[in-house]
Amino acid sequence: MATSGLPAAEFDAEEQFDAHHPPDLTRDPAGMVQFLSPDGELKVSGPYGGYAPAEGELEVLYRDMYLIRRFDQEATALQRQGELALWVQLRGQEAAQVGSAYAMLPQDYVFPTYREHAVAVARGVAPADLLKLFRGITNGGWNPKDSNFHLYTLVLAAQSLHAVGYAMGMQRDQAADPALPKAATVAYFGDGASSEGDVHESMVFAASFNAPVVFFCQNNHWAISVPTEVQSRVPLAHRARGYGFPGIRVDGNDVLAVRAVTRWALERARNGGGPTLIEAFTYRMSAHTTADDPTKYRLPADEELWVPRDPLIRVERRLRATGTGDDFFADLEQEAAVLARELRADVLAMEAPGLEHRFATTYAEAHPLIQEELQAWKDYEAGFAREEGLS
Ligand SMILES: Cc1ncc(C[n+]2csc(CCOP(=O)(O)OP(=O)(O)O)c2C)c(N)n1
Repeated sequence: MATSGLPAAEFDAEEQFDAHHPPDLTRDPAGMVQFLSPDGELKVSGPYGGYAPAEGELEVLYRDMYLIRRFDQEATALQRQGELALWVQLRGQEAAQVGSAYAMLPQDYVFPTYREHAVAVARGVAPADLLKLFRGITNGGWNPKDSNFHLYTLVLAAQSLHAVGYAMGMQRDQAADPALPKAATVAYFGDGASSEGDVHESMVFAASFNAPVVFFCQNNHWAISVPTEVQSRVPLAHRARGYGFPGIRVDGNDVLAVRAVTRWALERARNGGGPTLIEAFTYRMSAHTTADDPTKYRLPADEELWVPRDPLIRVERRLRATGTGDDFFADLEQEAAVLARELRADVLAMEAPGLEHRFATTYAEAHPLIQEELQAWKDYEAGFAREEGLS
């Protein structure tokens, strides 16, 4: 071990520092849980093996990943045609999202960032409702109580605090009424958000109160143009150790491994074991958003490295090798075409609410200043009507 002058720690911090400085996280993701290799070879083993879904479920998981990819493609096209103000693409992250969503129970509660479209749909949010925010006609688009899936958060990492607070509430509700179903929260955030103070505060609180929360970090390698290795000297999962709870690095492009690891962590949380950090090692194959141009900051060679690791390709290989026939894939293509067509029709039919709606929904109850502003706006509008009447 190099003598860096760092104080001796209980764990091998210096060793980790040496081993991962500078870390090369794109090529050699060491110590990662993986069941399904990029070639479609299945090897279920290790401590999470018992949490692997039955093989028959693979078609269901593939279907969700396929449909959400088509949804993402259509939303991107709608944005390019001026029908959405912005779109946040998820291509490449389908397995991380579908796998983790399928690990949850209905009573669990999700606090997403702004890219968790597959989780949203798996929780029951209607695909078109997801686009209302991006069309700019609402700040929300769905009722979180219907799906236990909170509204999107555009302020990076803020939702991690909400998740821990909510989890602490669940813990107290459960203690007061043991008949309630055991539940946990999941906080999604990205590698970039993991550099924000909010995430660190949440983790300290989660550990201190043994909160039933799973921190699900999708390490897609880029915080817009800032690569992960600039932000962390160790794999992100290792950070959990500093807070005193487990950190697991899973192949985020392997839907089976993600589901298993998340099931393990959620079960542990619901049973009083406390928080877990999951680092889903994945890659954002598209731009950060439709307003971004990744050719300005990343190399085509690095992007190409991830093509063979595509989360859908490996599942398709496995399905074909185990007897899923062409009919299944052809039917799915049809289903995706219908989804895209309906999505487009729904978006084009969406109408923006009138400005009066804004005044009515800014505060929960009537507010004198808002009422005053509303009256001023109405007078202003009435002025135009009078002018038109004169001409
Ligand atoms: C508090 C805060 N700071 C900065 C931003 C601007 N911002 C939006 S997205 C982003 C990068 C986020 O990267 P990451 O957390 O890795 O998530 P990803 O978008 O890659 O899924 C930044 C810096 C913001 N939205 N909120």
